Amino acid sequence: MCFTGDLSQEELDSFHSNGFLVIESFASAEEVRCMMERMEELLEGFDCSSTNSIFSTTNQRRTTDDYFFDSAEKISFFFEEKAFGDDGRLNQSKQLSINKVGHALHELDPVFKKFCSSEKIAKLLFSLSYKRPAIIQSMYIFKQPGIGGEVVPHQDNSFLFTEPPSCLGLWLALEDASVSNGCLWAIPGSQKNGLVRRFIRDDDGVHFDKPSQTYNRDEFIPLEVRAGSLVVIHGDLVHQSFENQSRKSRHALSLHAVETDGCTWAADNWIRRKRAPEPLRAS
Ligand SMILES: O=C(O)CCC(=O)C(=O)O
Repeated sequence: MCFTGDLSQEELDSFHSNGFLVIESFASAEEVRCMMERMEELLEGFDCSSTNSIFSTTNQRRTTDDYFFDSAEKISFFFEEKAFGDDGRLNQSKQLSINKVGHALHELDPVFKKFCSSEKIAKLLFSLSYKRPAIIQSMYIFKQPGIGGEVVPHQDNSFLFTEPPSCLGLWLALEDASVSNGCLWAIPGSQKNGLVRRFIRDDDGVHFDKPSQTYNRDEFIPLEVRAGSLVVIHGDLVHQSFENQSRKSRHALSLHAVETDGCTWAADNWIRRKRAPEPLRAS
C-alpha cells in the first residue's frame, strides 16, 4: 500500500521527537521506475564536454561557479569529485560519473514535476502544518558505486533559509539504501538544538558564517530504507551520508520545501530566483 493521506498522530509525534520520519512505500514501484528511466534519458542527452562542474561538500570552492548558481532554475549535471583520472578524463562512463542533477527537475521536467507536485506530497506538507508550501529545489543524487562522495554533517536550514526557518527535506530512496551503499545517517532529536550556521552568498561567492561543529560519529544512527521509502527531514536535523565504497549505486530524489505564507526567503541564500516558486496546491 502506498502513502495516500495524512500523517497519523503517532507519526507526527515521532517526527517532532526525532526530527525525521520514514514513510515506507511512499512512492509506488511504477513511480520509482518512471523517474529512474527518465533520468537515464536525461543522462543520455547530456553532453559531457559541456561542463566539468564538480559537486563536493568537502571542498566548498568547487561549488561556487556560475554553473552552480544558475542551476537553481535549470537541470544541471555535477560530477563526482573522484570521477576524473590524473589526465582530466572520466575514469568511467558519464552514467557512472555524475554525483547529482539539480536543482529544478521539479519545475522543468514533466516526469519529476508529476511526482513532486502530486497530491500525496502536498498532503504530507499540509499534515505537517505548512499553509502554502513550495518546493525550492530538487536533486537526483546517484551515490555512484565506488566513487559516490560523502555528504558532510549539515542542517538543511543552513542552505535554504527563511525567516522564520521552515525548510523541510523530503528524501526519496529510488534504490535500497543501506550502510554499505551510503544511506543517510542522522542524530535523532538534534533539531531541538536549533540552527548552528548559515551558508551565505555574497559578492565573493559562498561561505559559512561560522566554523563547522564537530559531531561524534556514534551520535548518528543509520537510516536504512527500501526503494520507495520517503525520509522526512526537519530543517534543523543534523544528517550526513558517507562515501559509497560498495559496488551498488544508491539513487535518491531529494526535495526541499519551504513555507511561503508568513516566511521570507533570505536574500543572501545561494538560490536567487528570477521567478517565485509555485506553491503546492491541495486538490
Ligand atoms: O543523499 C545524500 O547522500 C545526502 C542528501 C542530503 O543530505 C540532503 O539532500 O539534504
